[in-house]
Amino acid sequence: MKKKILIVGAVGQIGSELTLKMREIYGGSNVIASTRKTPPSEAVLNGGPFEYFDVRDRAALGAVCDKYGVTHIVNMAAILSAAGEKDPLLAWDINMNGLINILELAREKKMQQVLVPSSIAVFGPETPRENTPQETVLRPTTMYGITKVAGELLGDYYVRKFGLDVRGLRYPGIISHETLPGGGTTDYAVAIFYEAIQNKRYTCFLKENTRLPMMYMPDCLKATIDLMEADFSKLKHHSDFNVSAMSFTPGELAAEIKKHIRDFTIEYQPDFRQAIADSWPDSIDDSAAREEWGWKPSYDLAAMTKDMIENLKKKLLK
Ligand code: AKB
Repeated sequence: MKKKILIVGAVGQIGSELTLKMREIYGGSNVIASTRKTPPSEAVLNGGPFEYFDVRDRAALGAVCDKYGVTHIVNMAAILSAAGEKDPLLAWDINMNGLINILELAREKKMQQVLVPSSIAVFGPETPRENTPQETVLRPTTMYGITKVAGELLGDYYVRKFGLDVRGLRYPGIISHETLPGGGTTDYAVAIFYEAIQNKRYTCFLKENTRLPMMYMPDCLKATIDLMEADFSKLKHHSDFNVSAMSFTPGELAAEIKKHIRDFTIEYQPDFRQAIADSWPDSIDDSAAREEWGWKPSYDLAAMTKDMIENLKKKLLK
């Protein structure tokens, strides 16, 4: 059956690139991009349908679903960890009320699938830090993490109770050169490249030795689409797949960047985001994703850094 995919939050770091990738695969008119207020890039706007609405407004969301005969919803709308600590109630409102609207509409309209990303933010200080297992302690200390744990549980509830196909994966920090991330704790790993290329120096808001799980955008898009296309009958998990690609510290990333930009320098001025990073794992065990839907990343730190620098130089040093 033909897919009509609605991407909610299609102008953010992941949503914007996922929209373009999905339009390549499923056809421009079959992927409806949407956002609350930020204008999209020309590519997102011109490549297929685009709608403005607030995911907290169930009637508006329902009208868009009816207008296009939506069969799949991908929910990329979220207030991330650092922004969520500045406005915890907004994070709860958008992350939870947006999600329940999507799940309820998908159930009522008998949609084929909902994909809701989760995050390494579901973990907390009591979680084992290294090679964090799929099944483990979920006691996050951020509002973003709390909404992501609740989102995973809700997704699994809709699978069990209503037979709705809900899927999700726990994104690590995502690194990309197209659209800047916003409001996250892992955002330093993108900002560092812009500063290295433009100014040859960067002041990092995390300490030199803060190790976090990360992933390059091509792997993130692949993971998302591979999970979406996976055979439902083979899935033992649904809304909470651990996925892993690489883990590094700001110090290690800076050393890798220095191999390409020799006079690059970094200094460290940790802020409130350090406590968030300290509550997250160093590395992730993603064997369930590997076994159940064949997940395998392609980019490590060296390959990602080389590709980021090549692409950003083209973009920033025109
Ligand atoms: C954040 O830093 O909040 C996000 C995430 C890990 O989900 N990038």
